[in-house]
Amino acid sequence: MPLKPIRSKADLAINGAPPAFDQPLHVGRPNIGDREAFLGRVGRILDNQWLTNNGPMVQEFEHRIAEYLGVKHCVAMCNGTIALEIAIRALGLTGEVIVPSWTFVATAHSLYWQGITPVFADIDPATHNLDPDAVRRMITPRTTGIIGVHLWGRAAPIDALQAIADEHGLKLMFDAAHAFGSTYHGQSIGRFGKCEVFSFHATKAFNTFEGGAVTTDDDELAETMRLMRNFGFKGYDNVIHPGTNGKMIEVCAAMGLANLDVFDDIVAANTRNHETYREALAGTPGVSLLEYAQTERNSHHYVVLEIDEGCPATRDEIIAALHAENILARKYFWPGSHMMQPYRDLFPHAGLMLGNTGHVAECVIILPTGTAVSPAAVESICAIVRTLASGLA
Ligand code: T4K
Repeated sequence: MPLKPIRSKADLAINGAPPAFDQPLHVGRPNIGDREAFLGRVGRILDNQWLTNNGPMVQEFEHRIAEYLGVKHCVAMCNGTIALEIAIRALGLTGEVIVPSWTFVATAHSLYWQGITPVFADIDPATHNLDPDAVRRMITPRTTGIIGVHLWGRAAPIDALQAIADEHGLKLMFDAAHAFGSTYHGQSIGRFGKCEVFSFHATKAFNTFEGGAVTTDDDELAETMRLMRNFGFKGYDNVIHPGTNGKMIEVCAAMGLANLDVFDDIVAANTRNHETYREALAGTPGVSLLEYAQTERNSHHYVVLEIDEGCPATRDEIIAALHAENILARKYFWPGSHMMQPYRDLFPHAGLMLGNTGHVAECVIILPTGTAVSPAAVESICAIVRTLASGLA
């Protein structure tokens, strides 16, 4: 469908015009790499009759990911949430663990699910990542660890968090669900803290359908997590550790291997789209695009807009207008984990310490990108946002 010209508010779907897109434009439309390469691998899996449990595809996947990230161990898992749970348990975290509220709720849930209290610390509004001073304020005698999140693929303030962890004898790990392919001071995310946890969910820049991994340079930790993801089995009939079923299946590893070969193309498409968004929205009143440091790598998988009082339309009005155009923009991670259950009931006053989180949650819009979104589509989305922000009748 040719993209409709947007000259004034009369051209908007909320005002009765046809929508800009006849099919929904999702945030998180999966990147599908080389179909032939993937299907060829699936054929080999069927020939092998080895479908799961540390099969050859998973072993190759772990080897390739560890090599790509420059880390000693990659322990592949069935998804990022189970990977978080296993990493938390393998590190022996108990009591209270400090996390941001401004993240996908899985970060907090993976603690709560195993009887650990997530304690929410506020963020730096400029980066959306944990504010180290806020982390310090939340430490109590029950605190055993900190989980930093590299939100939107931007590294958390790793050095400052490590210094706090060292000073207070806490364990530091990272939720790197957004940060595959990102760097911190030029070094790949994947080997900071005690370990880092990736998600390879379908909606991520790099996906394995469902999947996740923990990466670490620590041999003993990696060995413990390998046991834990397979019920604690060490060989037939020999269970030597408590465990669960966290295994990645062969088909997921095959998807990962096929996608790894085209990951640079995915990043290039995202970077091109991000650049188009930046240029097309420059100077739009009350609308700013969250920028990432040019000196670091970032998959640019998340296009984050912030709407402030200078914009004549509210954030929610813009979202509603975009949805009418079939552009399914999101409010990730509104209203913040502390406002979701069970945390909302458990910690009704948490928001008092989370001023920046509350503010950011009210102003973000996440826009579609990825290989399924063309620069022309981005231009069209931006024309709609500009029109909404123009104050024209
Ligand atoms: N930590 C952080 C910081 C995370 O962001 C996440 C996951 C995790 C931990 C946990 O990792 P996993 O256990 O998930 O591996 C999504 C994803 O479910 C979640 O993986 C992701 N973060 C989060 C940011 O976003 P939803 O509820 O928005 O996803 P969903 O499935 O509704 O998909 C969003 C849109 O994408 C859909 O409306 C349509 C489109 N879509 C989705 C799928 C699955 C497709 O077009 N095709 C698809 O196959 O949470």
